Amino acid sequence: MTIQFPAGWCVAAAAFLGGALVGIATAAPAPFALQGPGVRPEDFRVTTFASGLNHPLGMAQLPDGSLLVAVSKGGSYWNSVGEVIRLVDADGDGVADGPGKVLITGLPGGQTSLCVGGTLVFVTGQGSGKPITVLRMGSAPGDPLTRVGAIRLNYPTGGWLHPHSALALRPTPGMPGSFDLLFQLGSQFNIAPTTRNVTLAPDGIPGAEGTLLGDSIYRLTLTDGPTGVTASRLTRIARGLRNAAGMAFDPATGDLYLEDNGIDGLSDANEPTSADELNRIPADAIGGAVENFGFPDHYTTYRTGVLVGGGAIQPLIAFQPLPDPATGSESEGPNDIARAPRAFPPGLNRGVFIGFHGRFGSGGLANEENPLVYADPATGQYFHFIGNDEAGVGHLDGLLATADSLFLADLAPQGSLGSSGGTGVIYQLKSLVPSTLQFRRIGEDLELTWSAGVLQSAGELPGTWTDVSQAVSPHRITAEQAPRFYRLR
Ligand SMILES: [Ca+2]
Ligand SMILES: [Ca+2]
Ligand SMILES: [Ca+2]
Ligand SMILES: [Ca+2]
Repeated sequence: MTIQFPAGWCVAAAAFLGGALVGIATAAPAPFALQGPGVRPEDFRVTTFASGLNHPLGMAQLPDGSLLVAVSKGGSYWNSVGEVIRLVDADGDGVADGPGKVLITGLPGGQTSLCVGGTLVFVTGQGSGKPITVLRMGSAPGDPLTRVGAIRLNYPTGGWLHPHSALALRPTPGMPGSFDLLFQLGSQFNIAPTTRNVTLAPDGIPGAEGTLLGDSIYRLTLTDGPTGVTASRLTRIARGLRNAAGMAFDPATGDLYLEDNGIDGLSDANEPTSADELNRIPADAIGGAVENFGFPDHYTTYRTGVLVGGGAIQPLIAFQPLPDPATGSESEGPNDIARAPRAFPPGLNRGVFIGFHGRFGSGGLANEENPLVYADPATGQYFHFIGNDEAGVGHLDGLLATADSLFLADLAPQGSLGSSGGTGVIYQLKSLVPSTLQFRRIGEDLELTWSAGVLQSAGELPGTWTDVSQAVSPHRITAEQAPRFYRLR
């Protein structure tokens, strides 16, 4: 039997997650508190979903609710073998039911990102010798993955400060069976325009070729056709980006959220020149004119907020220490980004979460710049949802938003990536808030509204309830539609 996976969005495709069972988690409690204005910790069930992992980073959810996780097996992240494992939580207690099954091994070490589209899985490491590998699922979610091919990025000699590492994926608009794979190629230097090119070369994926400019995000369209996987339409999406190390499509609007990594300090690298950023490309502008986000000439100065240059596209948010930019708690080095789960409580379900890596090889209190930030693009407000002063947090670099949960992967809780094999942890933050479904008539139509949760519908009251794909409040039901029942889960 072939399981037909729905069209995938990187990173979360939680469309058919069954009703979760209530259970009591038995694993060690998560070593952090949830904080911030209006945040009620009792609105969440926080569990240690899996521990003892080898450098977990990229995550995606399969339609059966299980997680695929890219891991890097080895004592050191830098000298490791890439694998994809599958974690199952069949009883829904927030704790994976076992250590995870290896679905493929022998991938390049230092895996950084993973996306699922249809029956394809895309993984990548960071930089030279670590291509974007294309894998295919078996007929069941637990079957081994097979290698289809790879998309190679060949770097010139001389080093490249911010090579590729991040992926984002969406179904290609108007092209069923195709997916737009986005990847970044950051800057060659700390504070100067990139001067050299990278060559994109196919390895079993015809059409994956071209010349790449730095300071950019690129799109490649992958089509899974009768002759196999082919690539086309290599397109520069954005420029003026020092390192967009995290990208996420908003499943509701199709907008692309991306960050940019601020310019390191010229005398002290840990005291940046410019602030890290949150940026957005509206859905209908992706792939049109190449958006310019300003690096290296236009930026917001760290701490003082002074605008340098002042041209190009200004960020939605330039992150400063809180509450006082001069003396406050820092957040530096954004890695992954995730659209907030829709079932999260009001005040936490419209924005994005961003994991800040902070100091390169430090964790806990020695890393004073590694919070998990919640940011609301609509208001420009942001705060530390998980703070800096957590002794057990290293680098919350991997984020996955599902309908009701945020999964956080701590790459190396003790901070160092040199002897961190087997110490990685994934946490699950599941929303517990109830929500009421309300409706009003608008002419012949009906408008449904709700503050949290996932809208489901069924043809008959005792019938099969399924999520209404991508539905957000308010949701309009037209008079022409066949009668259906609605509820929240
Ligand atoms: Ca379990
Ligand atoms: Ca700092
Ligand atoms: Ca910028
Ligand atoms: Ca810290």
